[in-house]
Amino acid sequence: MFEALSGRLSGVFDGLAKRGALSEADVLEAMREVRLAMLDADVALPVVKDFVNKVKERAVGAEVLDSISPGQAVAKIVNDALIDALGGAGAVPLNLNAAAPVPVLMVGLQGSGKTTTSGKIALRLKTRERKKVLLASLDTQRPAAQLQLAQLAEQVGVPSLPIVAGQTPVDIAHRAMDTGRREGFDVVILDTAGRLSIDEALMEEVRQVRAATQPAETLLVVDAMTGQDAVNTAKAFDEAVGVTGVVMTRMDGDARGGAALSMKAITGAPIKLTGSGEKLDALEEFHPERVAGRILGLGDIAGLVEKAADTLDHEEGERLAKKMMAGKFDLDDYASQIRQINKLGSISGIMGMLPGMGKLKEAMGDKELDTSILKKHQAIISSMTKGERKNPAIIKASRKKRIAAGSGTTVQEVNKLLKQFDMMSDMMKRFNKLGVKGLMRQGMSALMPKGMGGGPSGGGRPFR
Ligand SMILES: Nc1nc2c(ncn2[C@@H]2O[C@H](COP(=O)(O)OP(=O)(O)O)[C@@H](O)[C@H]2O)c(=O)[nH]1
Ligand SMILES: [Mg+2]
Repeated sequence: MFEALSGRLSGVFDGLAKRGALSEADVLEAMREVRLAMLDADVALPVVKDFVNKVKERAVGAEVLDSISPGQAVAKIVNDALIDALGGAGAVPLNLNAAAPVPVLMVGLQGSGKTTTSGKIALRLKTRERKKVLLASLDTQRPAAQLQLAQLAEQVGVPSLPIVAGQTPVDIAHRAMDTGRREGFDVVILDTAGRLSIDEALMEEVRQVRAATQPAETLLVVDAMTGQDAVNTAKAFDEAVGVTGVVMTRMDGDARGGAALSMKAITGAPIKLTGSGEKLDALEEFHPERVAGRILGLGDIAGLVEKAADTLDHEEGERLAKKMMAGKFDLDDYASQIRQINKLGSISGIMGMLPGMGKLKEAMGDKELDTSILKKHQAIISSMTKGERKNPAIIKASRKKRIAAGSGTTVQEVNKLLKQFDMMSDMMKRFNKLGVKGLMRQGMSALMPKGMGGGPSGGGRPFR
């Protein structure tokens, strides 16, 4: 998501930054490129116009053009405008300020991810906020829908409302709220049926359920991959039933990102959460300032750290970090690192969050990075003896043959791993020299061997 837009915008600002002095014409030319990049990313036309006008107004002033680094000053203005378009700084939390049980109503088209997201939200509220959550499916359209939610609930480890055949969505909603009250639930998530497209019957059903339950949140679930349609859907739902927040799913896909950038301006409803996968923990808060940073190639270190904190084994992480610092990182540690990376999920997702890595990722092609290589590395390492893992230098030809045979790989693949490990060790030495501050200043690209990191402009340019 956002890759193409990000690539083009960072191109524009890299160009500006190199110039030194800027004229008004330079800024206008850059804004023409920004405009095209946004339109190509499927951002709604009125949003693009407004965006470009706002930036122009602020950027052609004397303070900007005469400032010491006008390129950066313009980029900062664009950064701020992006944050505005995405909904303003700071994530908008779910509103659960109502008497328990708090009803949360999930609406949206069929296949947008309502049921999955219901399960994800239940998991989040249960684990992070220790809430007692009840899941209830009001989907009487498809016979298997209520069962699907019941199964999800079981995976999450929260109760779901027992299925009673023949009830209408409003009947089920009443029963869910009664059960919620009687059994002391904090939150009741009401998962509604979707339709293939917006129709009056769907809207009427949603209106009735709303009237019956007075939800604290009416969350609209939209699929980011549908681009402009997601925004149109949101507009229609908001006008027909009122929406208090948007959950944008399939952020893990290669959607161009225009929907996220247009949503707030067109519908007035903030994006509160995003889904980035089918797994139940693939739900994130939407932080406009971090997303803007990712779009401009500044990386989302805060998001990455949060994600890592949620998934990684801390003691193991600390042990590895200490060994890295001491220059004692060996192949056993590398294998452990692979296990941790696998836990974090998609490699390209992680790379997108690192400043400067967007370009590296681009250079490697659009495709999801091949994680089978990590599995191969794991196999190769597990075919080594303890001594070999501690001291890879002793691995010569005959050992390589044995390791390749043992791991079902080839000598070339063993060589590749060893070479990569050498590169990693080299990176770690650089890391030690730079220190954390230097790394923050220069971005991850400082760690990359020359020619891979996209040069100095690929790093986390400081904006403030
Ligand atoms: N890749 C990806 N798939 C998702 C995401 N959210 C939901 N899905 C998948 O989309 C499909 C439809 O989801 P579902 O929750 O049944 O949609 P509903 O009809 O709106 O209830 C399922 O296969 C989900 O696993 C997401 O954020 N990313
Ligand atoms: Mg469903």
